[in-house]
Amino acid sequence: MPAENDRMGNGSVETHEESQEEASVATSDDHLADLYKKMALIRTFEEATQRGFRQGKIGGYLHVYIGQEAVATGFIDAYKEGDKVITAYRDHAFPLLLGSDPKETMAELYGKRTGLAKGKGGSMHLFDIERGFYGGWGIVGGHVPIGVGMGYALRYNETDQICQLYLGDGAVNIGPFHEAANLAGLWGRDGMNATLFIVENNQYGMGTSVARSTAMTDLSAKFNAYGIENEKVDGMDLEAVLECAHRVTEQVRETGKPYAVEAITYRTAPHGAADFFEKYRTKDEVKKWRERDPIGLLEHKLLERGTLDEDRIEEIKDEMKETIDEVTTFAEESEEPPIEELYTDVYAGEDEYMGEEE
Ligand SMILES: Cc1ncc(C[n+]2csc(CCOP(=O)(O)OP(=O)(O)O)c2C)c(N)n1
Ligand SMILES: [Mg+2]
Repeated sequence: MPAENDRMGNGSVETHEESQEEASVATSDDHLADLYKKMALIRTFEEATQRGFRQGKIGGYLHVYIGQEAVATGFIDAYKEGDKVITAYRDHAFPLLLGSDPKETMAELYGKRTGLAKGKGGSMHLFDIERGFYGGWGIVGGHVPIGVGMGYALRYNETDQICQLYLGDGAVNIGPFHEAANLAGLWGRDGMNATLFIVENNQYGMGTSVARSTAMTDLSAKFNAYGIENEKVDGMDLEAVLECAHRVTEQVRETGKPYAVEAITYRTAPHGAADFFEKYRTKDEVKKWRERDPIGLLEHKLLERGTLDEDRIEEIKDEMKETIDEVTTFAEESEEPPIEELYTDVYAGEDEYMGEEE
């Protein structure tokens, strides 16, 4: 076996000191204020999608990320060009954070030809390969083997890139998760699986609480069974997520061994657009979690530290509203895909794969 570092295409493995330096940049107050804006953009975007769905302008289905913003915002802060990101159907925040055009993202939800997937994917199937975003998948746990496969391919192709693989608490009870985690752990022994599992434990899989769906509610500990190192993080606290994300991302990059983080979070919005009554939880419970809303928490910290004042926060909220109004108008006014496109993009072309041409 060649030494671990020989597998790195560019041989650039950062030292512990360098990665610590990076972590402190990641949490500087200016940077936090920037990330606050990103989270506000996601929230405003999501609220607009809820309105669009209620008005019958967005078809199919809709799962918003409200309450969970700090998780993807923190982890994608550690993203480097060439990394891959894959998630399930609660996917709107990901392209927004990876730099996709919010107009194209919204247009996809509206089923318009200007959308990220030419209007043929919709809310659950956002894709932006150029920015490393590999979807947007509707079958619970179905994307987990794909993510682990990418984590393998990245090492096979001798890169130091990683795959951020997001999954829900419901998905860890699904067969493909266990098969994929087993292989990730096995390949990882040889430094051949750069998968960072990020389990978003938002307490529910649709209408079923974690405690009602598994006898072993310690979700990160499930990875012990597959030899995958793991930890938990407070997914409502952006600063905690950032610290964890930068540290473990560097570890996966450096070692080629998978790692798992269980982000403890909460979806304050209903599961999806057809979850009208939320009978599976109490209003008090939702209220309690709202008090730790990730955007509110960060806002409070930035106000206390004097990084932002009330006026600037109001300004940011107005800016976001204005941006999202433009985004929505673009989506509404775009054209639908033409009928001739019905059978195009069904199968991948010969040149559309991850590896380099021989
Ligand atoms: C294999 C499969 N079974 C059932 C469903 C129906 N379903 C859609 S979402 C969901 C809950 C999944 O919960 P979780 O993984 O925690 O994700 P969250 O919705 O909380 O983000 C279920 C069971 C599905 N899409 N796929
Ligand atoms: Mg869940």
